[in-house]
Amino acid sequence: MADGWLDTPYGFAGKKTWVAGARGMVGSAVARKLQREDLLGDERFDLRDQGAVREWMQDSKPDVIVLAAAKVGGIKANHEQPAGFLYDNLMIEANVIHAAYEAGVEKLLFLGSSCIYPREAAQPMTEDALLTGPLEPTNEAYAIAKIAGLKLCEAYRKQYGCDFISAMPCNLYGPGDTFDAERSHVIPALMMKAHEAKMKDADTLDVWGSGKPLREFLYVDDLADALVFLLENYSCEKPVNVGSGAEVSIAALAGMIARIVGFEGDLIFDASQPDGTPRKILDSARIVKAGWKPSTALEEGLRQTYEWYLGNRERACAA
Ligand code: GFB
Repeated sequence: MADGWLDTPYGFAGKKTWVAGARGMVGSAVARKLQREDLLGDERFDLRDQGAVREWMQDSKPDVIVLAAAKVGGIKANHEQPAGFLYDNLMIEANVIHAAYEAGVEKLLFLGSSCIYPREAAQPMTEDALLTGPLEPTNEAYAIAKIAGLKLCEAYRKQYGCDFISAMPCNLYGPGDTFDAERSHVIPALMMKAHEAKMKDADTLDVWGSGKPLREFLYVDDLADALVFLLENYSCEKPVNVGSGAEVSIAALAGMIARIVGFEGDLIFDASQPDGTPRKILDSARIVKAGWKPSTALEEGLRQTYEWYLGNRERACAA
């Protein structure tokens, strides 16, 4: 087993699998990918409630868990609600990971985020950049919760021998995302704003910040593919980066979204809003070398996401 990659894949077909957070964007993509009879139904209780999580775990006895449940949001929501992002995520992770250990779960995959790496980390960021410098202030609370989650997996592996692993994806997007002008991430926010501007025949579209930050986006179905690949092929305390390898500026992204939506007005950059991290691209060499690669180009993924948004506006905006 080199660098955590298994010589013999973990055969989890036929294992009882729980996707925690199956109603969210990532969880629903994983459930779509697995489409198995032994997938446990999505939980209808509060994952921050330790007693409820323990009861569910003891009753359902999953063999495999994908821990995709989290409180997520864009730059503004993260910046304005640090307590919510820290508390909710710490509680979800601690409850699920500890109960999984108690229930003897065979394999658990925890989902982190590229914001766990220092703001000034060398780019592209390798897994070794973890805890080598200060975090980006706009999402420090969320990042600290995610670092705690991966450290929990590492600790339960060390102390109890649990096969708990972590994946660190770049910025994600796709069907099932939350579309909200204030709270959501840049892609759903701009898509929704561009759509509404087009409907109202508005002349301008408001884009936050300078437009200069660079981001790496991965289509959620490609992430789901990577997660199943990791469950089958990886077993090690070191997290694994999962990115598309493609970088785009926010200005170029906004132009692309406007084109796809059919908004023909001007983009106005609002400098009163934060840029956040200037550049955030993962070095995903380890998983690529092991045999996974993304298959959805940004333009194609954006088109599919817009199509989903048009067909699911009520759900997309209420999420
Ligand atoms: O997607 P986003 O909110 O997340 O913003 P982060 C990315 C960039 O897009 C920032 C700009 O530079 C924003 O200023 N942007 C432009 C917009 N227009 C908009 C808009 O209308 N809405 C939004 N939301 N952004 C998040 C973290 O950081 O990344 C989370 O807050 C998480 O913790 C996530 O890690 C993946 O990439 O800046």
